[in-house]
Amino acid sequence: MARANEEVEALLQEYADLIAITGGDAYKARAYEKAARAIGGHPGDVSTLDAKGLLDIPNVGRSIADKVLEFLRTGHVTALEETRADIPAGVRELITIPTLGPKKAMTLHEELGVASVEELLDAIHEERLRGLKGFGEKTEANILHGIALMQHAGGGRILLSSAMDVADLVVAALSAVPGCEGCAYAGSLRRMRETIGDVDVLVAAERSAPFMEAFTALPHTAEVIAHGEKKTSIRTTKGLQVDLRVLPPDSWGAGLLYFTGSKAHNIRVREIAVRQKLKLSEYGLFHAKSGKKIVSETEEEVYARLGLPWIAPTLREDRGEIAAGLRDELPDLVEESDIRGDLHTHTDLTDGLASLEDMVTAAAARGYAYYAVTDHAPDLYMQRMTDAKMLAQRERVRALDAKHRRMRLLHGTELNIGPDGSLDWPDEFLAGFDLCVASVHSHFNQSREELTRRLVRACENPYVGIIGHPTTRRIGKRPRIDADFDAVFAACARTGTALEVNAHPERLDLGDEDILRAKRHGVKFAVNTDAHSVTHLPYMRYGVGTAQRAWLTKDDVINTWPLQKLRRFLRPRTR
Ligand code: DGT
Ligand code: CA
Ligand code: CA
Ligand code: ZN
Repeated sequence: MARANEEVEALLQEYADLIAITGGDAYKARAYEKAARAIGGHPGDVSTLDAKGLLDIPNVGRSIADKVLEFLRTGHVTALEETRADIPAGVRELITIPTLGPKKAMTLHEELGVASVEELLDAIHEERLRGLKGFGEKTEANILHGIALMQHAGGGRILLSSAMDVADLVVAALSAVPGCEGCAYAGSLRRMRETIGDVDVLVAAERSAPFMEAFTALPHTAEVIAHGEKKTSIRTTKGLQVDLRVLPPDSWGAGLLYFTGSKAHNIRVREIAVRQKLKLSEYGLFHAKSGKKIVSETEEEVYARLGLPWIAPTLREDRGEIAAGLRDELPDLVEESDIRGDLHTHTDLTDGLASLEDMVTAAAARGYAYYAVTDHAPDLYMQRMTDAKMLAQRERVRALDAKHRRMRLLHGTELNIGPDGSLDWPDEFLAGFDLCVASVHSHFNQSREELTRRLVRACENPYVGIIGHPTTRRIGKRPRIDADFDAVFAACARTGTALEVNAHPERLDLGDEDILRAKRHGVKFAVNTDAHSVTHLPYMRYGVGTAQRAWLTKDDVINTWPLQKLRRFLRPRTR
């Protein structure tokens, strides 16, 4: 995403929160929130737009456009700064606690004088929230959990996509420096972990100085933490640490292997080296006794000399990949290029930001063979879906389908799994869709039994093909629901219902460990972006990375299959 879009999105969202916290017009707060999302999801760089261009973005009106222009011109928004000044910094901090909305933050401030996270913790422990209207014991537990999540995030780990954006920029900039013989990111990012501690970038070059200079001079560098010949570390304006290491070109393979990790994987690989009387370091593979170098130029060579095939970075977590490699039984992992279509996407008919036509055009540009439009169903009230709207969309989808030669369009919906496991529409209406995704969007705090029964009932509906974002977690923001997922996975296997691997970097749901467990039950998966704008379609890479971390192959992933086979899988059965 363009950096300006992201900054404007954050500013407008903050303004919306501040309006809410000061008891301002709720309608106005919502308008700013909508505009924030629209700009965040806008495919072009907003810093290149004039007033007219801004007004063309949905949900951006005159006064919002003026504020955006002011920000782009001056770097600040007067109205926002005035509102900020009205509110103690600690109270502003309160609204950043996930699970605590602006309204509750304001109550805490007004009723109890709470003006910081610290004071809020004290108030909870002194049971002072107990007397407040709207604050039950459950709310307390949620707030505590939210603070833990926030402090965990503050403990330094950031979303995979945020780290990837920075790494892509750094790699592009350093690759352009004369003398660069190789440049790549390594570490947890190359392994596609769901959160990233710091970004590790490697360069192969004879001389390191020009790269270290270029690195510290990058526009998003806020602070140089350490500046050395072999390694330089910076912190970006957003607080993310990036380490750059420059390696001699002939030790590229050994260095890439070492700095990709994981540490646990490296230890296993070194054990094999030691057994063969060899020594492995970031500089190469050596004879232990003579110290003579054997190989170091590529990862393949290093692995091969140890009797191993090349192991994909996403597998390098010491989850049995070494043993499988020694037996030559590594899985043939699913790749992004294997994905033939996206099966969970939205348009502006509900809460998506782009029109059906724009989403479909962007999907076709990705070379998909099929693409499903799955807007929200009526039980998510704020989306105001009706039967008539859905049927009218179907007509548009069918017409568009006829216009595309290479890509088939499926008309689907994302159903809401109600508190009792029921769905938005009766079976007769569901039968009209090519595909139904069913997801939990409310009542996250039911008992474990209720949540389990609810998900199992959804699987048992013959028209439900995929369970969307099954745990409903939002990384760093919302915990997973407490269901017996082994029971849910078993139900999916029994009913032939696929589980989603939601590729949105804030969800990655299911995550790798759940996928591994589900696969043991014999479940199939669908890797989907849940795109709400054209800029979300490329999130597919994060979903595929997560699937790889769980050892999935093409056979496991229904949206790598040819359309006919997919349709057979989705066909309603008597389950
Ligand atoms: P992160 O940054 O917490 O998300 O995780 P990583 O895996 O990127 O960890 P990081 O940045 O500390 O180190 C990058 C890689 O370098 C790590 O995956 C393995 C390697 N490495 C770093 N320190 C050591 C070490 O003391 N021993 C071994 N065997 N490998 C190390
Ligand atoms: Ca790292
Ligand atoms: Ca590091
Ligand atoms: Zn959803």
